[in-house]
Amino acid sequence: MASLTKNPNVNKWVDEMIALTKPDKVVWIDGSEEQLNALREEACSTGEMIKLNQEKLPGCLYHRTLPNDVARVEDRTFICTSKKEDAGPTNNWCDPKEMYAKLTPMYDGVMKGRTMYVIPYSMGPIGSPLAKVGVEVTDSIYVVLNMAIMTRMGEQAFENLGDTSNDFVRGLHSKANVDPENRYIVQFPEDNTIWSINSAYGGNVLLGKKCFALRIASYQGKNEGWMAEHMLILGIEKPNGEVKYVCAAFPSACGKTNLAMLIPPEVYTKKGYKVWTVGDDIAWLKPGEDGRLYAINPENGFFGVAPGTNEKSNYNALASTRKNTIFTNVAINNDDMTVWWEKLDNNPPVNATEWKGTKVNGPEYIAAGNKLAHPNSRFTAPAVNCPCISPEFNNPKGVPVSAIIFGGRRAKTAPLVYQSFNWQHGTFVGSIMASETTAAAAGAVGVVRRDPMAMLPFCGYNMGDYWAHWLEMGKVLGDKAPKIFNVNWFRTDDDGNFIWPGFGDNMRVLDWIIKRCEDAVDAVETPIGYEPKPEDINVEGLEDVTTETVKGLLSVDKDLWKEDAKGIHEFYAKFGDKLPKELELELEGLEARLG
Ligand code: GTP
Ligand code: SPV
Ligand code: MN
Repeated sequence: MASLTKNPNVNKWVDEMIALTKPDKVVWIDGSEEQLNALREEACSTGEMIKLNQEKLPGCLYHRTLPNDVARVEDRTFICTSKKEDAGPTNNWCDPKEMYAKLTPMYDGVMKGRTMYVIPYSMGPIGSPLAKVGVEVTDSIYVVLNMAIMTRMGEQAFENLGDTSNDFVRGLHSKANVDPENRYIVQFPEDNTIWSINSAYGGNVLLGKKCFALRIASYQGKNEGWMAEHMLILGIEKPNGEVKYVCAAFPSACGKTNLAMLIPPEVYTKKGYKVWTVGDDIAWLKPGEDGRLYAINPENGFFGVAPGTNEKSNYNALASTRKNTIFTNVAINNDDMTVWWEKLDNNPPVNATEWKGTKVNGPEYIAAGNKLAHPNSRFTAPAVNCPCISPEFNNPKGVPVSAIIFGGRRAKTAPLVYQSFNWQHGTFVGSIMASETTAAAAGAVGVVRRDPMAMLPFCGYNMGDYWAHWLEMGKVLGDKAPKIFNVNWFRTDDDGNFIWPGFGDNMRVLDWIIKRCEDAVDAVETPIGYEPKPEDINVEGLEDVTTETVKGLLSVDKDLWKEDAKGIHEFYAKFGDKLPKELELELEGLEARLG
């Protein structure tokens, strides 16, 4: 099939990829419904995808991955820069030449007997000065169909690139034999190149997402004066109609999609508050003409965690998945070909197929201690489906950011919310983030690890240089910089239950944050930052949470923090002279204040 672009750089690279992988057939993805429909039919006829109930879930498809291939694989993810120190101590590194030499034989002829799909896509609204183009070649229809939801895909992306530009990210993906022993997710930031092999799952293969929009883009942002962050973007509309935007960075499976789509509690909705979703996972941030920081969501859909999503916890996410959605590794209800996952409702299907593909009696299977859906099962839903999608979603300029929020899963140490003293201290607060690991990545779950800015698995260069870039951006933004906060929805009581109700009630914390940005409420200075007066967190309408509870949630255990400070010293030590002096000073300041 003939190329869809005259751009010689694209055509030369695609030719090289064809020569390497030797597909039987090459299909350029134009993005038309006609072409996508044919691919859907083909995938369903081979069993790669399963058609769900088209009356109840129109346009929805189901896909199951191999049990060895259900999450990102951080130990097989590499940043290949010519100098090792440019990847830094938190990334796996390999010399680019060595890595190309190792992977080239694995790709040689890997698409024999298969079709190569050439996917042009834009990260960011077409025509936005903040958007960037990528081209992914893949042997997976599942990838094409997901990219169609997650990005602005097809010919429009080539139009945006133009006929001569060389500024596009080259993504090579082959599922190969889905062999976990030879699985590699490799970024070559200096070459604008990503090579992914032997996986067919989410963040490993939808190369526009974590590989490009975070790992490659963070490196580009450092060189070009902007930032790529693992952040949701939401707008809070106040009763007077004014909308304030905030970005929040939480590690994988720690609540970004939920916060991005929250429905405020009644005390707020009846006054006229509303929340608008701009993005749920990634933000690209750049100073605008007025000197403020502007954010776009480079994605066009949501690749969200299914378990835990229900009418009450996240109505808007659930509504987003009722049409034109792909479900991966959830359970099927065979009675009506609909989908089910843990906590969707209290009625697991009796006639179920669990995520690995075995028919089971749902309630009995669960009673025996099993899960019907994989904990990292996902939905891929178009952003346009979201009932609260922001009217600014496609605004090429992005939205102005008033506050940046960091957060993680901490059972004890971190309080419900605190504000940093200033941008430099806020950068410190982001750099010392720690969180319990989740099912979004392969490996143990529930282990506390340092995850600076929720970027540990996604920073495409030395984290020390990344912090320096944050500090630099603060200088550029000056007094127009967003205020920086930290939140923790996950404090537990002695029985391990979450104390804070979370979800929609997180609005109560956002309310305080917005008021702080407007200088409309006081705060208490503590050793770690500014905290709310407990009575300034609105608890009206909450059953089990009183101002007394909030007081507990805001308590700072100095001994725990002193312990934590030791861990931060150890973590910082890894960065040697790449650690910005400013952060070292902030750590000393924290320790002095703790006494
Ligand atoms: P990625 O897509 O992996 O980046 O995850 P995410 O950060 O978007 O996380 P998501 O919103 O999908 O939430 C992950 C899990 O955390 C789900 O099981 C949610 O039910 C749970 N969760 C989200 N928000 C809250 C909250 O405020 N409180 C509690 N207790 N759980 C929450
Ligand atoms: C995450 O793990 O942060 C995700 C899912 O958003 S994935 O696309 O697999 O990275
Ligand atoms: Mn994520």
